[in-house]
Amino acid sequence: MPKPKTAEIGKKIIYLQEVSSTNEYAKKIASEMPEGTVVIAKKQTKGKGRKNRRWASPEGGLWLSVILKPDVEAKDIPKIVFVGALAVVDTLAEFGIEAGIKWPNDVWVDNKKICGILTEGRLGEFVILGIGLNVNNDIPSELIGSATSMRLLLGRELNLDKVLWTLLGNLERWYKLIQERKFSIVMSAVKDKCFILGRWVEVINDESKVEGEVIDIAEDGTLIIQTSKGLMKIFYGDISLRLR
Ligand code: BT5
Repeated sequence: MPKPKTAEIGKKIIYLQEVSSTNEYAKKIASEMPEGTVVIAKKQTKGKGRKNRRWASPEGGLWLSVILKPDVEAKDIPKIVFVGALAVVDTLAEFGIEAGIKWPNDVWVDNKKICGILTEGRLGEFVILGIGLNVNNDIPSELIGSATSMRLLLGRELNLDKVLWTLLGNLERWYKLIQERKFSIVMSAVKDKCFILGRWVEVINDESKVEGEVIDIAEDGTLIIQTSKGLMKIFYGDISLRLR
C-alpha cells in the first residue's frame, strides 16, 4: 500500500471486508475515535443515501466515512458536505477526469453521477462525512444511464489504494480550510465547480417543489433560485436539470 501522506485524515483507518453502512459503523464508534479516523469497507450491504435511499456498494468502489470533530459553529456544519465534493472533484481531476458538483451532495461527470456524499452527525460532538465513489465497481443495471465509474470513463482498472490516498490528501486540504474558518475560499471553489449555476432546475424537497434559474450559491451554502414568484433560498433538496 502507498505510504499515507496525510497528517490527520486517515491517520487511523479501519478496513472492513463487509459492513451494512460505513456511516452507521462510524456513528457508533465516533465518540471514542480521534478526529480523522476513516472507516472503509470493501462492500456495503445496506449502503445508504439521503432519506434512507439505497446506495449501491458492490466490491470495487470506494465506500468510506470520515469521523470529523469540527471546531466551528453549528451554522457552518452544512459546509462539510462541500469538503467531500471538492475533494472528489480534485481527485478525479488528478486521474484525468473532469467532474462537477451537483449541489448539494453529488459529483457528476458527463451527465452521470459518479459520487454521492452523505453527512450525518451529532451536534457539538461529531460529523460523519460519508463518501461513495464508483471506481472499479460494476454499475447496477437499474442505474446504467444515470451513473458512471472511473473504470468506465478511463477504460481501465484503477489502483483503489491510490485513489483512496489521493482522496484523503484532498479531504485534508479542504477540511483544513473549514477548521481555519476560511469559508469564502471553500464557497468560491464550490461555485466554480458547481455545474448547475445559471441552469434551469426543478428542486423538490419535503416542503415544496420549485422551478427556476440557479442564480447563486450563498456564503452559507444555500442555493438561490430565481422563480416566477421571486428569489428563493433553498436549504436542501433534489435537483433535476430542466430545459427552458
Ligand atoms: C447520496 O444520496 O448520493 C449519498 C450517497 C452516500 C454513499 C456513501 S458510501 C459510504 C457512506 N456509507 C453509507 O451508507 N453511505 C455513504 P442521494 O442523493 O439520496 O442519492 C441516492 C440515489 O443515487 C439513489 O436513489 C440512486 O438513484 C443513486 N445511486 C445509488 N447508488 C449509486 C451508485 N453507486 N452510483 C451512482 N448513483 C447511485
